[in-house]
Amino acid sequence: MLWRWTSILQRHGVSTLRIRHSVFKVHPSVSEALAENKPVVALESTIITHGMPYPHNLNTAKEVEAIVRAQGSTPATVGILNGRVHVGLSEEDLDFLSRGSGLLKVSRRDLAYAVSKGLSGGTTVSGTMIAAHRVGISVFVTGGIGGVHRNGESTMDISADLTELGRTPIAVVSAGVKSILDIGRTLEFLETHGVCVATFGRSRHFPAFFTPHSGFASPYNVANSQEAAELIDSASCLGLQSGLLVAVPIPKEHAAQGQEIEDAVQAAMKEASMKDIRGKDVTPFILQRVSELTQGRSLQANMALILNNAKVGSQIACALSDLRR
Ligand code: PSU
Ligand code: MN
Repeated sequence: MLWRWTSILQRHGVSTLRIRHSVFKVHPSVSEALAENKPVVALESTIITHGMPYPHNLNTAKEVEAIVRAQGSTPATVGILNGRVHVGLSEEDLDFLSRGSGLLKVSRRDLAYAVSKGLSGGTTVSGTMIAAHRVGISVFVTGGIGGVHRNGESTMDISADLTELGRTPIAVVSAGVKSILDIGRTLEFLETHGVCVATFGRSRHFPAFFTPHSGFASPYNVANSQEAAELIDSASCLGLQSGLLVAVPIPKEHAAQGQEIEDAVQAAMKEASMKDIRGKDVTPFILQRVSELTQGRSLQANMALILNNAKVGSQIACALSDLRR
């Protein structure tokens, strides 16, 4: 039988080599959990390669995975190593990505190029969503997602994270959207692309990462992980094929630092525009400058937020797995 398929494929110009050698490499812990319908949480890696300096990036990545495990789910950090999309990374893989220089920042646009050239890099929210959905993961945790940049109405700098949320059915748990972005337009764009946005808990506000209030109302709420799981399951039953955004407000004990960080964000944005930083370099530049201007305090808050999101996301994945049993 195999020879027949092989010859049909070859006649149509499809290389059988490519089919045998999958570009996806799923870690055994992840494939076992998925096979048994156990909860799995996907994690991105641009935060490791472009979002934080070494060794904070490595420590955070390990702590996030530990929290996901402690709350009952299997972590699946996604990254590209030598042209293969890894879903679930070993300690050595994590170490490589966190120390590596010259690594790519991989969104949907960059995936095929990275694979074809055998390159390595961190996957953004959009790149991670694609890989995670491909292997059957329903919940994905990150810090903050990309959005419509300020002046995006003229620069058209709109993160591919938003269009990905419109086309890939996976729930993204984040602390909302950073105020380096135009939050109002980001929410409008998500609405246009059919992305259901819900704040986790009882607040009516959409959170702005370092602060619990962005000045914009959240379209919906999910009171707890059970309600979040019901929302995800309903989207799946409807066959919507679009994503969901669960926005977790910053915990009270960290929110005090919010205003100082906001001021640094404003200063960093001015610098970015003066230095004519563009495209995929904008977000990493601003994150690094804000960290310098706040003497590392934004980095501390950033780490605390991701850990909190990881806890919530893992609980949601557990509730979803119970619901589907
Ligand atoms: N926002 C953050 N930290 C990050 C990112 C965004 O607060 O590390 C990263 C995420 O990986 C996100 C990506 O998917 O930046 C968005 O980049 P861009 O704006 O170029 O689409
Ligand atoms: Mn951009």
